[in-house]
Amino acid sequence: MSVEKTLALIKPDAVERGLQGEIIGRILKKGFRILAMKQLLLTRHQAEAFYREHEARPFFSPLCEYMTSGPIIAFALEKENGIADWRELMGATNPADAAEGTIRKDLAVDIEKNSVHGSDSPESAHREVPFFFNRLEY
Ligand code: IDP
Ligand code: MG
Repeated sequence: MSVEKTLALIKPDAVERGLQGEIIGRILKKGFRILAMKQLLLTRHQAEAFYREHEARPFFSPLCEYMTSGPIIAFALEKENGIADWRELMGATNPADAAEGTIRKDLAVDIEKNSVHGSDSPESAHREVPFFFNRLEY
């Protein structure tokens, strides 16, 4: 295992419900270092670029609508085995399938409004961290 950087997002549904502190607490308790963190509102163009891998999926347009519906918080996280460990802490995409004690099981609304994002591979992390942060920030 090696030390990995990964991108985490707190999505609009969780920011709107004031769950920032709860989620950041879980991130720190799990042993992640927060290298960088910021709140922002994505434009439609930025949301479409970020989720371009899902362009052909039926949920793409509503997903981009939702992701621009309010502020999000982006994090560059670092930890040994960080990519998989953050995915594990998040839980499955559909909160109905997520394991007990995961963020999505405990906090998410539904399969779309599932409160958090995490890079799913080293390749994704290498694309997604610089999507949100410049080289001076992490
Ligand atoms: P992930 O966030 O667990 O990596 P992905 O398959 O990459 O899941 O999907 C990206 C996001 O698109 C999900 O987090 C969720 O917000 C949304 N999404 C995925 N599948 C569906 C679906 O079947 N219906 C509605 N929204 C979906
Ligand atoms: Mg994904």
